[in-house]
Amino acid sequence: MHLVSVMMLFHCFSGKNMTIPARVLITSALPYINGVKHLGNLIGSMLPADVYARFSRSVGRETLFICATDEHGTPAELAALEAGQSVRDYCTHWHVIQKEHGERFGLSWDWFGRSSSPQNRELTQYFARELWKNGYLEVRKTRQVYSVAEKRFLPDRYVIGTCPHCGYDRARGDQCENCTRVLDPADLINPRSAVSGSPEIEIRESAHLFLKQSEFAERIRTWIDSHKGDWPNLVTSIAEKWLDEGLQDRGITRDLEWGVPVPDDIANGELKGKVFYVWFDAPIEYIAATKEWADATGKGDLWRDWWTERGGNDPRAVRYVEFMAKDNVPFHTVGFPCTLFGVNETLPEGEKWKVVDRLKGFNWLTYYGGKFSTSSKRGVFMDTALDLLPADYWRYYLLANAPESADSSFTWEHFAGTVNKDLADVLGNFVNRVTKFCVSRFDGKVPDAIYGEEEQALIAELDGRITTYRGFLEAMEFRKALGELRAIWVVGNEYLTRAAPWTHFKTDPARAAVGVRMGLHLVHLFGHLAAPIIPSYAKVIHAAILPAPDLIPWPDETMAGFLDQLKPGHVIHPPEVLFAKITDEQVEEWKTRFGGE
Ligand code: B3M
Ligand code: ZN
Repeated sequence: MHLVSVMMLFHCFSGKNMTIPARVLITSALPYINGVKHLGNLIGSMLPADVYARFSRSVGRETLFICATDEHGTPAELAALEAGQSVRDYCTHWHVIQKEHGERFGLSWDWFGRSSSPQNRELTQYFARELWKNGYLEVRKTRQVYSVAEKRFLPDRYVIGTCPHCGYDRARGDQCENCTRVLDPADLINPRSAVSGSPEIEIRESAHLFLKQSEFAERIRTWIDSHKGDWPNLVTSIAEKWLDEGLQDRGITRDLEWGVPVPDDIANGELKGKVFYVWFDAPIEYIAATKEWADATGKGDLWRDWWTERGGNDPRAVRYVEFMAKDNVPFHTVGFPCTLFGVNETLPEGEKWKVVDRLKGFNWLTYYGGKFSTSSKRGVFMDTALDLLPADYWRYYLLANAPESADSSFTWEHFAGTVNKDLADVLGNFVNRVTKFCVSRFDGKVPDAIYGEEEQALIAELDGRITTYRGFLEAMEFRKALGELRAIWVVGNEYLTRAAPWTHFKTDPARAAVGVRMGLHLVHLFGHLAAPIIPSYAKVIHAAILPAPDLIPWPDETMAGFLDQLKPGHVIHPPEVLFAKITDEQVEEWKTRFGGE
């Protein structure tokens, strides 16, 4: 092996609280299968995960970025019924569409799998068997709502009736939307099926597997405590709330047809015909999708390497990072870890399953302060967004306003303002202005010039700012990272205004050459720095100066070197106007079309 790559392998990057291994595994919460995802879904997990994956690759870490569609559960069954398709066909249809939307948004998944895959069936059954062997599963009799007309059990929320507390006549069996009281379906007055409206429903007894989460309370608390400080407060406080309320044992099977079947060798076949609860198999799909990836790409058993807990000094050690919206946090800080801890108990060191190292959670993106709604088509969805504007416009806006410390609100006015100011005026204008001027006055060639004090000061400032920007990306503080990136663009603009090559050109061409030389190098730099955020435009910007590699690396060298590397006489290629401004008329039109205020 080449010496440099050996060094890369053992090289560790130091972060705030831990050493970061040179291998990074990234998962984004799995989008549920039923339909097109909206911008809130995108910024709540998939997009920030992509930025972190792109950043990790750019700094030379071996990176695996995994996602999949979450396909089991009642909502998929019912949506398929409504669409007149088999649930399998329905899921295949939407999996293809969601994959295509993600790719068009530049989501650089190494694999986009399916929770209905054979790999997930096998692994889900394996985890359940191990939990059963280790004594963490128990069969309990439960009382479930059964619809005689539909010949099926109904999950609580698919039973509706009159709320005994407030009289609301469309209260769901799990909770009344009107008075927010938590309900049991048996509490409802005049209960009926929300699916067919049939009142022919009865309570039947049904046996289910329960995961004894209560036995993990202490282990989970110690583990969460150990991450206070390096996980967002949002995440640890949600986990603590669940712990403080007392961990409940949880039913992990359902009376449905669509799902991973409970194997006969658990509980002597008593649960024959039942399937695992969607939230039991969905997180296991993170692992199974990694196996899907390995199977599809001939990597054999290598998938296990990504999922095996190892000491920090082991070159195979992995840093595992999860991205998700806040409503998914309990399942990832309690549910899934209980599964892993319970199975790990009887596994030797070096074979234990990896638990998450960093968990990044998000608040909600709202649409004019209210909910994005798939059912009432309120807000902007991934397909329609791309019909309006290129992906990078959305990526930039969403990341700059990521709902990190609080919810954030999408409005067309705010979106247009951000795009017009940051992308068109600050970044686009800079690139277009410098490169065009170089063509008109310097024959499209990088001029020779020696930097003076002004340039040295700029170089020093940029060294500092790039370190700060990198630190924010490393810490997954996306809003702050984008604020710093924008500040870097502004510093470039201010420099150019001071250098004013257009003014000096007639009287002092040598002085103008200094400004143009630095300006062209800054364009190149912006191509590198923007690559994780707006990957397509970053390539175009980079290509104005030098052919863009597929993977644009992080500019690791000092700015004194980076900003003086182009040979005098090197020919540049100015791009067309990069970012078109959004007009007031467009804002009005889109508000009417998508519902605003
Ligand atoms: N499918 C997200 C949701 O639909 C859920 C995430 C699963 S992650 C394992 O709310
Ligand atoms: Zn470059």
